[in-house]
Amino acid sequence: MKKTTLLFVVLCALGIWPILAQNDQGKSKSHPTRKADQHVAVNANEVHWMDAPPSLPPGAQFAVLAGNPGSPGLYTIRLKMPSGYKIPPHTHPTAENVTVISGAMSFGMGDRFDESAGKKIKAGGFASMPAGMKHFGWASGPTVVQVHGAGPF
Ligand SMILES: [Cu+2]
Repeated sequence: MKKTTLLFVVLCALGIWPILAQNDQGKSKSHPTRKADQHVAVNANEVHWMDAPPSLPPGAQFAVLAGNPGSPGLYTIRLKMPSGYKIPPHTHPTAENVTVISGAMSFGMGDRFDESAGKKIKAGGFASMPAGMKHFGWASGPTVVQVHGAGPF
């Protein structure tokens, strides 16, 4: 009976260890990426938010849901912005696909930030900016958007 109990404990430990190790990687604060083949199932209140990278104006937070936007391969990230947050004209080397999760975000095309040239997209709406196209945007009210595409972004 004791041998059976010991075997059970060892097998459980071997089976559980990889799961524990994987969870530990997902909690890393210094390296906010997830392997492309990693299973992800998170509710909105479980998303791990961090300060947005310095390439964005200060005040926003972002989260990596899947993949690594800085590397080749598919990625999905979210951006949380305060009301009135503005993103100046910029381009990306790959297409940017944006789904508005909450709030509203306006998008415009061109070299100059021009609120009269934007279209307001509400929660549930979608926008896609082709690779290399200059675009800009701003948030109306506290806003969360999800961005997906192919890295490097
Ligand atoms: Cu962009």
